[in-house]
Amino acid sequence: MALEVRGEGAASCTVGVPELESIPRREQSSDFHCVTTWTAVGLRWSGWLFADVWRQLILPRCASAADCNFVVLKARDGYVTSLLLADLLHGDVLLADRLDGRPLDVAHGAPLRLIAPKHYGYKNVKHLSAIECHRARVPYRAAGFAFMDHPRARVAEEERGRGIPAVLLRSIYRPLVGSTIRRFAHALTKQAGT
Ligand SMILES: Nc1nc2c(c(=O)[nH]1)N[C@H]1C(S)=C(S)[C@@H](COP(=O)(O)O)O[C@H]1N2
Ligand SMILES: [Mo]
Repeated sequence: MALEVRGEGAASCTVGVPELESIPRREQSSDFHCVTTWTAVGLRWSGWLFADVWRQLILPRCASAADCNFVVLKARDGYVTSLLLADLLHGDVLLADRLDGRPLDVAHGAPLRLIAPKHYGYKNVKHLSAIECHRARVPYRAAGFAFMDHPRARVAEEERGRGIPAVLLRSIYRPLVGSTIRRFAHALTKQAGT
């Protein structure tokens, strides 16, 4: 299992998931805010600080990482989104493989997921498989509609979506919460049972 790092022109390189064990593990409790207005509080994640992985494993071997400012994040299920490298290097961003003392299950993003608590759930990519490095923002085809993918999606700034006021998105998303929570609860029950 590996994380692929590619960029503009330079050859891609990989970081094996087992190699992450060479970096000190980080535990972190944080709340998780889905843009559709539900929040899961006090989740105990365990994994590695993205900044440590970036500095110790990615920068030394991946030429494409050198001039990177903007990162497109890709997942095994075809999910795509992006974050500024500056946001990824924040001291609370993890590559997590454990949740609440158990190995992450597939429903919650195994084998490795991004946890960026200051950003809405949709930036917290599950089943992370590739990191694409760019000097500046590039267009990419996000999961879902373009309006759903704010470039930064900071919770504190209520950056829910792009080009549509947050207050309007709140009322559009609100009715979806019931079904999303049922899915979430179902996944948690399944995880508790495993
Ligand atoms: N690969 C992948 N990552 C993803 C998603 C997805 O569909 N695929 N959904 C996002 C959204 S919208 C949310 S709210 C969270 C949900 O995480 P959970 O399933 O662990 O509750 O994952 C995010 N990461
Ligand atoms: Mo979400």
